[in-house]
Formats: sequence, C-alpha cells, structure tokens
Amino acid sequence: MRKVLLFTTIIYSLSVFADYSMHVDSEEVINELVNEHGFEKTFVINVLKNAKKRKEMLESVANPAEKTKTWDDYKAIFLKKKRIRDGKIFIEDNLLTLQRAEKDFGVPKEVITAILGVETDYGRVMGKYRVIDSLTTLGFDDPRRSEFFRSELIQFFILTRENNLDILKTKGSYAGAMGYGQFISSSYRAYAIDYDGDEYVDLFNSVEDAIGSIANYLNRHGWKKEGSIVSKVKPNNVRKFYKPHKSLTRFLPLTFTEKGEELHFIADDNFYAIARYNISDVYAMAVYYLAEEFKK
Ligand SMILES: [Ca+2]
Repeated sequence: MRKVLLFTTIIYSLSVFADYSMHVDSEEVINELVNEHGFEKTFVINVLKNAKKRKEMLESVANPAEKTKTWDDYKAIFLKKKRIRDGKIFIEDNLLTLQRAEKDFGVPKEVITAILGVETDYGRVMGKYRVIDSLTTLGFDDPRRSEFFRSELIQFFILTRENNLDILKTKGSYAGAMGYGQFISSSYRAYAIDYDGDEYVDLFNSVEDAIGSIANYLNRHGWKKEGSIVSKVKPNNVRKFYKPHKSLTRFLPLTFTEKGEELHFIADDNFYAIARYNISDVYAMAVYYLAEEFKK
C-alpha cells in the first residue's frame, strides 16, 4: 500500500503525467457524476486519465488581462480599427438575426456584436485548449478557485453528453469558455439557445445560435430595453448619483484613467448585465466603447 502511495506521489509530481483520476479530490467528482448524473464510472475515470495538466492555464487564470493591463492597454487591444471595421461587417452580414434578437430580448445589435468582438474577434479565436484539460487542471490544481472549476467540470460532462460533443476533443479558452460567445459549461446549459431553428444549440458553428444566446444571457441578467449602460459625468456630479446600498448596484460611479486624464462615469443596469458576462469594469467598458463605435 505504502509503495502504491509513494508511486502515485512520484507520478503526480511530474506534472505532465498527472493522472486526474487518482487525484485526492477526484473521488468526489467521480461519485457525483456516477451517482447523481448517471455516468458510467469507467467512462469518467477514462476521461480523467486522458486529461492533461497544463501549467500555463494556472498562470493565465491567476493573471487575466482584465487585471494585469491598464485601461489604456486594454482599450488599445479591443478598439483597434480592424476590430471596429470587422464588427461593422459582422453587423451587415447578420443584420436580420441581430434585429430579431434585438426585438426578442431588447439587446441592441451593437452590444451583441461588441461582445462577440471582444470575446472571440467575431468567432475567429475560440480557444485552442481542450476544455477537459482546462477544467481538470484548474479544478484540481488551482489554489484559489478549484471548487468553481470542479463544478464546471461536472457541468462540462453533462453538457457534452446532452449536446453529443466529444468530451476529449471539445476546445475552448484556458478557463474552459467555449464557442463564439465563450460560454462556460454551466452558462451554456442555462442560457444558450437554439436560434437558427434546427433544434440543436450550437455555439461553435452557428452564428445565429451565438447571437440569440448572448442576447438571452444579457436579458436574463437584468438587461433593460431602452436602458443605459454608462453616462459620462463631470467629477463633481459623481457624488449625487452615488447610492452605496448593498443590494443596489445601479448608479455607481466609475473612474477610468485614459491617457493620463481621469474620466468619470455613472454605471447603469445594463453595465452590470454586461459585467455579469465577465466580471470586470474594463471588460464592460470595452464592450460599451466598441458598441458605440459601430454606431458611427
Ligand atoms: Ca441551432
């Protein structure tokens, strides 16, 4: 017995050979998948055995662009002329679907397109990592958010079964986000919709499904039709809008330093709906700026 344990420890310390079916926290995941969701134990173990630990994911998730870059850097990446031009072309190419989504969910075509632009450059960059590698590496070895990623790992097993996806081949970002709009597994299951009428939710290949799903996500997270995202204000006007109530997220002031100048904004409901997509002020602001560019 001792020999076996020692052997496991040695294998485990060589990260590339990590066998996640043997990880100290894997038993709970395996039991939940088998007992609560009806998976075959041998299937689950086999999948975990085939997952690979990727150290770069642990580094990326600890240092996301939203935290390491200044607003100027972030804005420079997401408001490049090419991304603005490509977004305008995307709107032209998908106008009828975008108009339908706007009517069904109240979310303007420019905002849906801006999210697609920031997330994946309109579907050009959907992520190169196997999701199974991301969710096992982060679910078993991330020191801060492993519980969240293990929960996503369970959701990913269910999602791939429901949608008939190959669990060992499905690709996404380093954090396990997938498809045009970069939905994580639990969001895919809860908010992604079929919007091209083939009765299959496909965020990897169907632009229409992606458009409908993003609009549905924002709608379900408090998007207000005709509501505003942010308003620019003078610094001395910030105070009177401030409502520091715990349950009230509306009307909070935001300050962004842009090329050395402090800009002040009041964020409204729709800003928070966007931030629910990716919890970051600079992310939501980049989406807002990009959406505004499409109107010019
Ligand atoms: Ca579909």
